[in-house]
Amino acid sequence: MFFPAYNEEENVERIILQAQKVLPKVAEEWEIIPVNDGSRDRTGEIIERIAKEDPRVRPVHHIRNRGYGGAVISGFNASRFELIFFTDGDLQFDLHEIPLLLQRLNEGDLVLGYRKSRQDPFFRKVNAFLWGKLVGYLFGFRVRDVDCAFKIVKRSVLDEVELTSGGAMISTELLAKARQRNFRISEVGVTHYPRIMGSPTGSNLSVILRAFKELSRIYPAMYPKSRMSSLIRIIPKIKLRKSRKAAIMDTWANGNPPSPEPSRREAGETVSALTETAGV
Ligand SMILES: Nc1nc2c(ncn2[C@@H]2O[C@H](COP(=O)(O)OP(=O)(O)OP(=O)(O)O)[C@@H](O)[C@H]2O)c(=O)[nH]1
Ligand SMILES: [Mg+2]
Repeated sequence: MFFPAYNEEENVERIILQAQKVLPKVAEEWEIIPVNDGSRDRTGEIIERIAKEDPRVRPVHHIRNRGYGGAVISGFNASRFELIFFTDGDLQFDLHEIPLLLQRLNEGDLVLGYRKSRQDPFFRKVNAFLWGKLVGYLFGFRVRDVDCAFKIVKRSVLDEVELTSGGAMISTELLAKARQRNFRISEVGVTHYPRIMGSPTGSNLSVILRAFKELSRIYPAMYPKSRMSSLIRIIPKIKLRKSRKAAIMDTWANGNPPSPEPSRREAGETVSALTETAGV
């Protein structure tokens, strides 16, 4: 099992303790891989302390933050067993429900949890619904909850699928490439809990923009001949124009006239500065 953890000092010890309790009940051989994604708090230190006491805890540390997808890719790369389970490091799922996934292994090469009752604000549910419809239409898969962080993936899938997304697009990329290679997908309902500790980052604007940017790279690479590809390639340009429009509206709302259009270079710098500070 692996889980990404970015500034999760309040959660990381508890999730490892829970995994140490649950995994011996469901597997003969197991390992826990916490992927510390360049956390700036005590996440890395806590993981190292636990790993010294238990050799089945094998941490991966990123020196710099790479983003959710980067952390998931590191987790897959470090995993050594046939079945790879992953979840989030913020305790929004219950590891005691892993057997629900295991029961479906004969039906799927990937077994996906879906959140029966998602504990997120309304606008996040709307975002997720629209994103799910969009990528389901584009890549031709039908799943109930693309981004649910409670999944088992068989090694045979990872042997054939190359993952490249650094951000939140990673789950979509995994499902799209698995579907393209005709792997079977099974789904099962799981319980979702609100995030109690730590800071939510999943709905940051920069996370969403990065997902669209990665979509505009991955879809045309997978389907170069599709007519949709030429349309999707222009997504990053729309994004820049929209952010400019939002900036203008903000300025007017504050009672000031808009400043002149920034140069291309300045606009690019703002976007990368935003990405860097948000750490996604
Ligand atoms: N967002 C984000 N999460 C990261 C990153 N690296 C690792 N993670 C971990 O990925 C998991 C998912 O991130 P969350 O912030 O919980 O995202 P979410 O569950 O969609 O939504 P919230 O919990 O409401 O923010 C957590 O365990 C994070 O610690 C990163 O750079 N950005
Ligand atoms: Mg979360």
